[in-house]
Amino acid sequence: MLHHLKHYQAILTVTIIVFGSLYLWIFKSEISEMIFHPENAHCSEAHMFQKITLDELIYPIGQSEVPQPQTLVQRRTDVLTVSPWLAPIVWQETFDPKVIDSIYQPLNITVATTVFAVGKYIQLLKQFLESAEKHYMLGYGVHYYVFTDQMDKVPQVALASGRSLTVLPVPSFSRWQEISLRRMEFIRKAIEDHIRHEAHFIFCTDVDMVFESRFGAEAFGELVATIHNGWYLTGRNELPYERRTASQAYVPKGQGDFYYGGALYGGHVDVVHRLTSTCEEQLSIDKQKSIEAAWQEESHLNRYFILHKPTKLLSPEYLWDKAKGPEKWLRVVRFATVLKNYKTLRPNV
Ligand code: UD2
Repeated sequence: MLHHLKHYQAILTVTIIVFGSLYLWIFKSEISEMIFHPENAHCSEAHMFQKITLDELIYPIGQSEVPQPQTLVQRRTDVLTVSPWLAPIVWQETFDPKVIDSIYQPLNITVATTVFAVGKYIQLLKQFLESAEKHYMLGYGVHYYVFTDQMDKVPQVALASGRSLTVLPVPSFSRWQEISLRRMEFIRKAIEDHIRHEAHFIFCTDVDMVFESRFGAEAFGELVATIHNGWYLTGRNELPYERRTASQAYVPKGQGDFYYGGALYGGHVDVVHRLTSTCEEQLSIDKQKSIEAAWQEESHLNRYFILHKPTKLLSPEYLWDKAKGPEKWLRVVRFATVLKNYKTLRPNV
């Protein structure tokens, strides 16, 4: 009897192992897409900085006096400074710019920055670039990539040493939605053709924005998302995710963390390449089905960030709306939307 039992147990164990392995093998791509692997962040980080020696990453002791971090003292208690998956949320006073710059500045980092100025939005490019030259990534290499349908109207803005600008042509569009829908595709292509060989990090931004204070290396991360200024108090079921199941951007009720802005996201060039090519694929499937997500590429981006948790979050300091009044917890505005008249700027209403 005991002998038979052992025999059945052995058969059962073998069956479980065989079918379990088969299941994992068949569904491994879906499973790995759904699960965030923080350890991958380090693999990719090592890959990105493979040319940098360990010596260069050592903090230069004695060259700068900075306050010691206090283990039991939280500098900001009025805002969330870390996400549930342990990604830091960057706010004023959560970092020391001197410490950040002493680590990153010696590494000769170049930051690609993409911005679209199509149709009448070209008018907004000058103030965007001028404000960036005052506040954005000072002390780092910056390469702007301006996507426009009017190469001859790109303004001449004096760039500091180590900073350059490339103009990339895109077609004119008759609907503003089309521009948002196609940005992922253009950025993905620019990464393959240029950026991959020219920069370490990339930030993708809107043009109807101005930099108002320091926006620097504290924003570096493998996959960086920005908390949208319009929805930080909203419950997840009311967030403006795409709710139609037919769209690839669909987010079911009960899911979601923050609502992120399409006006600023970034990270390591190879990681953002993966993001843009995935969103481009999803947008294209929607297009074939004649579905346009509620907030165009922003909806797809939001779904992507639910499946692939950002490793760093920028607070609304980095995506503020000037039309909103001051807030007690908002100690600095770094990057803000300009007031604009959609009727006169957009090709369609
Ligand atoms: C929101 C998002 C934006 C995008 C859009 C999706 C924020 C603060 N903004 O902005 O990132 O996801 O919704 O619909 O999260 N553009 C042109 N020419 C045009 C129209 C647009 O160049 O005729 C470019 C330009 O860079 C502009 C960007 O596309 O800044 C987004 O367009 P928008 O600013 O009109 O969109 P908006 O304000 O609805």
